[in-house]
Amino acid sequence: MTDDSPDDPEDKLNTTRPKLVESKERWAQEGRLLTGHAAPRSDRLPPGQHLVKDWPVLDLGVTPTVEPQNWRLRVDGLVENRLDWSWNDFRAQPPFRDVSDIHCVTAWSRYDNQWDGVSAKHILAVAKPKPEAQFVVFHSYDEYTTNLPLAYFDDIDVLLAHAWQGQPLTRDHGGPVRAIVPKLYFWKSAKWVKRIEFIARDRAGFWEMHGYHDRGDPWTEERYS
Ligand SMILES: Nc1nc2c(c(=O)[nH]1)N[C@H]1C(S)=C(S)[C@@H](COP(=O)(O)O)O[C@H]1N2
Ligand SMILES: [Mo]
Repeated sequence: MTDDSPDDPEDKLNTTRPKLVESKERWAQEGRLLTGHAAPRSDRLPPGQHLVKDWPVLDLGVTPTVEPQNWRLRVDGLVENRLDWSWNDFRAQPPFRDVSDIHCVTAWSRYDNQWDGVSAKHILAVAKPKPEAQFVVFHSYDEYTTNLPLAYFDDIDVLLAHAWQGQPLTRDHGGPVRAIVPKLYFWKSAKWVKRIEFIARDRAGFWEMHGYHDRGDPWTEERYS
């Protein structure tokens, strides 16, 4: 990250919206928004969150244009079967629909989002992670990355989504395809996903390197590291 060559992708993310990254790092240092108490999992709204009806756009300001015909998904790392899917391959997988809530670390939550896509359970069944695989890293077309424990990817409400409320996912919200991980803060739900990497030892993604929690469970307020 000390490399300031203009084609270092990580550097591009850091410098496109430096103020955003700085202020979110400051939030992490100051522990902003922390209520200091966990909520029972039966509470639908996690502590410190408020409900919104619209759907804010939040990213690092690099909005890649990926047409479905140019989009590919690679699944690699510690798997028995590497995958390299085109859009048609992706759409030929068993369809999965789920309704879930969004909880963003900047304190907004949005209920009842209907997602269509391909379930994480199906991707796991096809790619077959090796026993050593313990973590998953999403890599995106804007060079964003985010990490999560395999156990959080391997859940019935996790998917790669291509539609929201029955409409194709817009480019702003990560179209053509984004990850959805409802039980973790929304920064774990990578937009414009291009690769799912299975690894043995944990490796921090973009926000996880900038003061944000490695796991990010909203009910125990794992906002910052
Ligand atoms: N590829 C990529 N995915 C990303 C981000 C990003 O900058 N790039 N931002 C994350 C953050 S911090 C949030 S809150 C959500 C926002 O998704 P939305 O813009 O659809 O609300 O996307 C997450 N996924
Ligand atoms: Mo976020």
